[in-house]
Amino acid sequence: MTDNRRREPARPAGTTSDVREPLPRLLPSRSRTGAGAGRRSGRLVLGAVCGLSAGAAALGVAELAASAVRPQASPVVTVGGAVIDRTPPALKDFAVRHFGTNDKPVLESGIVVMLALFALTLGVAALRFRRSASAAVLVFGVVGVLAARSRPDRHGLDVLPPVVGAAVGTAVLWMLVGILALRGAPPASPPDPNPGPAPAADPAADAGPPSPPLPEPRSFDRRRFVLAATATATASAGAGLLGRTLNSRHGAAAAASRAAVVLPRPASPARAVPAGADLRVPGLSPFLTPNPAFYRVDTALVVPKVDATTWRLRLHGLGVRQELSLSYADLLRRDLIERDITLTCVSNEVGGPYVGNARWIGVRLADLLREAGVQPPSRGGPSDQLVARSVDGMTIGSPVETVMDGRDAMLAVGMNGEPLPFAHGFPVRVLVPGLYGYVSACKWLQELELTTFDAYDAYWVRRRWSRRAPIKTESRIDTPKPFATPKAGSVPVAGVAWAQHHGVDRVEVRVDGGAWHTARLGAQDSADTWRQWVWPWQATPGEHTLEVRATDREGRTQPEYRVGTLPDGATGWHSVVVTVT
Ligand SMILES: Nc1nc2c(c(=O)[nH]1)N[C@H]1C(S)=C(S)[C@@H](COP(=O)(O)O)O[C@H]1N2
Ligand SMILES: [Mo]
Repeated sequence: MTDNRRREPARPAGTTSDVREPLPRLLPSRSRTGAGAGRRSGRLVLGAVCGLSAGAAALGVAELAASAVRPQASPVVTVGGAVIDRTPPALKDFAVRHFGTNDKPVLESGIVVMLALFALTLGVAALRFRRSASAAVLVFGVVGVLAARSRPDRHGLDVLPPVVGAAVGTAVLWMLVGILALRGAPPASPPDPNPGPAPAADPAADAGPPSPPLPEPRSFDRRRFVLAATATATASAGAGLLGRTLNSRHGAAAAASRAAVVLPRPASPARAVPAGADLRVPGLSPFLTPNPAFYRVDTALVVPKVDATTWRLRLHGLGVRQELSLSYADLLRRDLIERDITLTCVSNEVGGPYVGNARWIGVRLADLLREAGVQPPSRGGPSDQLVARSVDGMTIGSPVETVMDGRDAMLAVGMNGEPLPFAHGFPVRVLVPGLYGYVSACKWLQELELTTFDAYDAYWVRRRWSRRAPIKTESRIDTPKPFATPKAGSVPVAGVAWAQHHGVDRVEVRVDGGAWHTARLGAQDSADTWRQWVWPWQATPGEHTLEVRATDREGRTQPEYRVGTLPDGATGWHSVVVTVT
């Protein structure tokens, strides 16, 4: 198949002499002399149109096929997921930092742009190497199949969309390029000097004559080409849109199951947030983060939509005396606890946004473990790691000792008064106060397995993040914002500080490297929640640098020393530069 490519590798785009020009002139009325450049660019455009049409057809059909399988089977999603899994930690960190929650759309657009570029190139190449280039489209099918097979949550039918898409793409490219060669030409398929599967290592093939390029007609059937290209484009767009629409309906049963949830009153309600917890300073993060504003960090390109009525949780593994299998209704029937817990992402840079505080309702995780007969290592239990597995194949490992040490580790079902939003793990997620999300907060939970840290590395640990990662004591200035221009006089400097499970003891602020001033703290809700703080600054005109540091109740002061987020969370003081007018 690649025989002619091997012999004429250099310039498929037609920069060889006009004598060998394989394709019709786009502007037949022009005289041959002096029209070379025009013809060449005309040919490039035609090739690009063929390639892009084939690419669009492949994607559109694949999208439609995915809607028959499941939204996650879309090749853009599987390839994107495979890219995420293989992204080096530093690059992933860069993406999260620079694109934030937009990193997923950026990745998906990137994949589509790459595909378009390849399609365009293949289209141009197909003008000269019709067979090889058309067949090369199949390579994308192979890439799609490999990506689908590499996903941790793969389903057998996930390979269907890339296979069908690639087949259609190949056919469309072959057909469109064929039209370009139709009229006024010798037979469209010239005799093949080297029929059948090409013996790749045949030295005679190298010496042999080039396979004839596509015949040179006087003029191709433009009407026919335009019609075919337009029909292809319309059909692809239609298939793609239909696929997307069907995909978006995919979660209907899950949405209905979520809408039907009535969260029971917790047996152990949270105490009311103390009156002084929210300092109500303009520009300061609210004490409880509303669900739509709560940060989201995960690897899911398509948010899993799980039907709570069919969901089950399995608890098993090393040291489990009694395996458990629980339905969502089973969980709701149990005694529920309600707690305010501040969740933080290890990828949160100093001053970053990946921290939020919510009121959660759930089942005490330690109770479930005890029911299953699990003992913490300190009591001689054989397992020291609890691995949570999600429906999308994420694995998150937490220390059994920490989960069972009396803190409010829970399987959460509710967030700020409603069932978990899909993006935050509906129907059930894990929360362990004091641990970064990547070692505790598994969303879309479906399995809990007891094992050891020696025996098993979870997803992020395989990507160079630490096995154990308690949240570091940190503080952030929320107001004034960087490069703000407040008026001279009294300016409230305010923000949040967190030291989950220990509690924040003190927050200090300084200006231009001067003396530290103790900020006023909002009332403490619990040791697992953040605290607001405010310091009234008598601001004088000019440029000033504000810095903040927190001290927790263990006496640990946030260090000035800056380290990055890898492997177990950033350190350093948050600083903000403002110009007082
Ligand atoms: N299934 C699944 N759960 C996951 C993740 C993920 O990628 N997949 N990311 C974890 C990380 S790194 C964090 S910080 C928290 C974030 O939870 P949130 O998106 O509800 O804020 O979820 C955790 N749980
Ligand atoms: Mo995270």
